[in-house]
Amino acid sequence: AGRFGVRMSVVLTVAPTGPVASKTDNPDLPTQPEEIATAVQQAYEAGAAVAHIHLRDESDRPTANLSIARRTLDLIAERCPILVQLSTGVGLDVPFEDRAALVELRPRMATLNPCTMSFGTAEFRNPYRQVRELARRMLDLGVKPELEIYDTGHLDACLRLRDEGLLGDGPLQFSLVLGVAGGMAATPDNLVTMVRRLPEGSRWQVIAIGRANLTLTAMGLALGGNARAGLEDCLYLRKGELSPGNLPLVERAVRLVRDLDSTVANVEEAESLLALPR
Ligand code: KMH
Ligand code: ZN
Repeated sequence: AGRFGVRMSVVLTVAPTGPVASKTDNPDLPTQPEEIATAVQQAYEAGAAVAHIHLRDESDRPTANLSIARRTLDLIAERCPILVQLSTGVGLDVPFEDRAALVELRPRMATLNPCTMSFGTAEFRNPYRQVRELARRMLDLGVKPELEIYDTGHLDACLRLRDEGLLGDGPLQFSLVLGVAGGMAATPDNLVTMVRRLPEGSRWQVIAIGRANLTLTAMGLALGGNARAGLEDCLYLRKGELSPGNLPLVERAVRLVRDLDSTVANVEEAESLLALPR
């Protein structure tokens, strides 16, 4: 699967803020709408075509609050034409119904997490019945799902959704998430196994959490995948060195792409490579 041996541009996604880390972990983590919009604009200018967005409330807790989401999307749109992908993962304590409501804002893309799982010491609840309803709603609204695969069986759950006609006609877009405690370990073997199992023509990227982030991102690029960079997945540039914001991580990913003799996709190319509706 993928585009190994075929020279296509790489879609680079910035993931500036996740559901777990705080400013105590990295003081440059953007959490408020203005901060997120600034980080996204800088990433866009450096080469990112997609922004994967989590929101925080005034106390920096993960939230699915629609007015915070709307404000963040508006600020991003004022600053750059990057493709916005809202996370419907949101945060581990946020009810599924609230998370799902975010797609009513009609971002170009949103994540779809197919299965309930342990996530560190907590639980990430994604009951299949609700996942299926969310997939149907995204299809109706023209919001392209990014399918988050944290473990081998999650791919099978997504293929069930596809077979039920809930994922649309175009190529599927996957994140192969490696290194969440409760999912697949961040190993080259696991990555290769999952890439081999993807349906022909799939688009995919690696999300490697923590220390393996850089090497598995490079491996994903070498295998023909897209890439994601940002503080959601890794707070450090290298061991012991916190990344001063998202930009150095994005710039490093752009350098990796270019050093591998590829190019980063602009927004128009990314729309077509990811087969976004509209
Ligand atoms: N936080 C990552 C482990 C989502 O936000 O829906 C996966 C992720 C999925 O980014
Ligand atoms: Zn996320």
